[in-house]
Amino acid sequence: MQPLMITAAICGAEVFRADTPYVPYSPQELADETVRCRQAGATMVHLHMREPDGAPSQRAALFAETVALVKAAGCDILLQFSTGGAVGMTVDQRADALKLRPDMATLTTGSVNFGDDVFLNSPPMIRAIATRQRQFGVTPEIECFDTGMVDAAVRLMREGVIAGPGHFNFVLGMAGGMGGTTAHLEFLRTLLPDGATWSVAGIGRYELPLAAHAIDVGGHVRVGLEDNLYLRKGVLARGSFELVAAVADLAAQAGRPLATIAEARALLRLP
Ligand code: KMH
Ligand code: ZN
Repeated sequence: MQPLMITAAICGAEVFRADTPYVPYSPQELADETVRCRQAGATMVHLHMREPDGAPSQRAALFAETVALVKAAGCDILLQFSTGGAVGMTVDQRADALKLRPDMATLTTGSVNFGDDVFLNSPPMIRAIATRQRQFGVTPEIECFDTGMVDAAVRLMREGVIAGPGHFNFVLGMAGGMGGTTAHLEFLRTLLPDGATWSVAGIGRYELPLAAHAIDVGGHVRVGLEDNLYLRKGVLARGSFELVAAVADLAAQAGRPLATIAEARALLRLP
């Protein structure tokens, strides 16, 4: 089995201080949390930005400041920028920070109901973001909130818009998207191109059970406050690092080693 890659999704765009006091906003807070997650076993950090008042942001200057602080702290971790941003942002807003050439960036290959909103990813929007990723040499992580998004990604591979076999992240258990049971995950796995790598991000109470299942069957895992606030029922995680540590414990119990950064680069076919 491949060594386990853990991605820490440390703030997202929909979690606020009113929900948990532990969500990082400023570049310094985001960098400090990234360092804690690396120390707990994370191989990659999935980054969104926030304005000082907590409003979701995709400003490249904030990404640049955060990355500089992570590097200044001597933290070697793969950097993955969100291109999903927040509901309602334009493609130009969502994709602007690709010019900083992170190791990876997300690419959602379809639209999905998102709470009471729609996370819109029309075919022209998907192609525009994928084209910008190719232009800057940024490897996509294909975000799938529902079945058709896997099929759409495979079609884009056939057309040469994105390179196969790809790295997929299944975001499961969100209201409006695909459910969060192991049956949902096992079905999605049957759709993957040969040789693809995959991880799972369970939303809310699905986070740790799906992580445990992924560890058992050879997949990879994303956890963090973007997806789930609780370490266990009624107990807030004091940061994404506690959720990363919980996954690292599950991996140790299952006898699955954590990937080094070099191993993760090779598994993800990063340049
Ligand atoms: N915040 C969501 C609308 C991504 O990071 O690429 C989109 C999202 C996916 O979080
Ligand atoms: Zn995200």
